[in-house]
Amino acid sequence: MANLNGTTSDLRAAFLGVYSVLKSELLNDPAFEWTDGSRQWVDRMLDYNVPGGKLNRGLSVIDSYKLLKEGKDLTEDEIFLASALGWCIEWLQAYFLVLDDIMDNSHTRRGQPCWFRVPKVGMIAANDGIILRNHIPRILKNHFREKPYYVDLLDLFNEVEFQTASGQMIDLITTIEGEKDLSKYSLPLHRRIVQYKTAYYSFYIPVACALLMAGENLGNHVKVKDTLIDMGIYFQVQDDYLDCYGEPEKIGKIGTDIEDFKCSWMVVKALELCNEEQKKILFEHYGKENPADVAKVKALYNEIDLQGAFEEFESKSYEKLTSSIEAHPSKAVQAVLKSFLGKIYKRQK
Ligand code: GPP
Ligand code: MG
Ligand code: MG
Ligand code: MG
Repeated sequence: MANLNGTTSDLRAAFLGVYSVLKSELLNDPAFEWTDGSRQWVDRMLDYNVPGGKLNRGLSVIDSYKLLKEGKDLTEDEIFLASALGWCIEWLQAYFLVLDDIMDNSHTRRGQPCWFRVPKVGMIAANDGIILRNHIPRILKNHFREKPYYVDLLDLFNEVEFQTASGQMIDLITTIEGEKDLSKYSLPLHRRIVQYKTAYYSFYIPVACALLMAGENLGNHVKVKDTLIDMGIYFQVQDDYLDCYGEPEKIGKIGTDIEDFKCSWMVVKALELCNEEQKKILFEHYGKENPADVAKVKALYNEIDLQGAFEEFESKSYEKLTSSIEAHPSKAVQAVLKSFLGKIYKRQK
């Protein structure tokens, strides 16, 4: 039976089973002389950081592959391989989140303290991020070395990592202490940041993995990529909205964008809607740690009905994405894209 996300419960169970197989291979990697202590550390670090999210990115690889095969039943081998690629994306996400939480000085993630805040972890988390990143090519080598698309997979993960790190760089350098100036924030800058820091690794890579497994050449699917990037931008605008208005119990994290002086969609849109007096308030209180300053910014967001502006953005994006999906010639590709959009439209977590 398909659940709300479109993944059958059987496929979900198979996907979860593959995590244990991959973890056990990594914990017995012959390239390292393991001790009990080191094996226990990696075991706990993986369980804490890899499987606890929504798993949307990982499950999307199997869903997309199945749709590309036009609903034909997948073989056990195909399910295993699509799941392994899905887990590589979850590993990539874990690597990014462990480091992003240090950089953003965040508190919680997926309903628990950020990994670097766990007692005795601290900055060991930075090296754990490097370990997580290095697990990906090891998983790929173990299971895809003989495949004709092996080189393309390695190249895909490398390209997407570079794009994400570059997006993260512009996300961070706009907030440099002593250079905080809201007048440099604009929708085009926001779009550049979120396209690179989020869209490639959250939306493009799962479909690209499924396409490679199905024997496709990624160069023939540029239009699919463009639609996925637009979806990723919409997804990060939702993330920016939820940072301020989401319920921490649902989203599993406490927002820090106002304190961090982030070029969030919220502040960019606020700058557009504010009169001169309101702008002064924003310039004075945005990007400060003090809860009283944060409260001033949030009160202003309420005053200008930023929630209403977001809802308008949300329905307009849905319409635009739907018509861009319907312009794709292949019904199978349309189904992949529609399933993605269905998963995120009006999400609350
Ligand atoms: C999301 O930004 C972007 C990432 C998690 C990519 C990080 C990239 C690195 C190279 C470390 P965010 O800070 O808004 O996410 P969240 O709200 O989940 O903290
Ligand atoms: Mg963050
Ligand atoms: Mg961040
Ligand atoms: Mg965020």
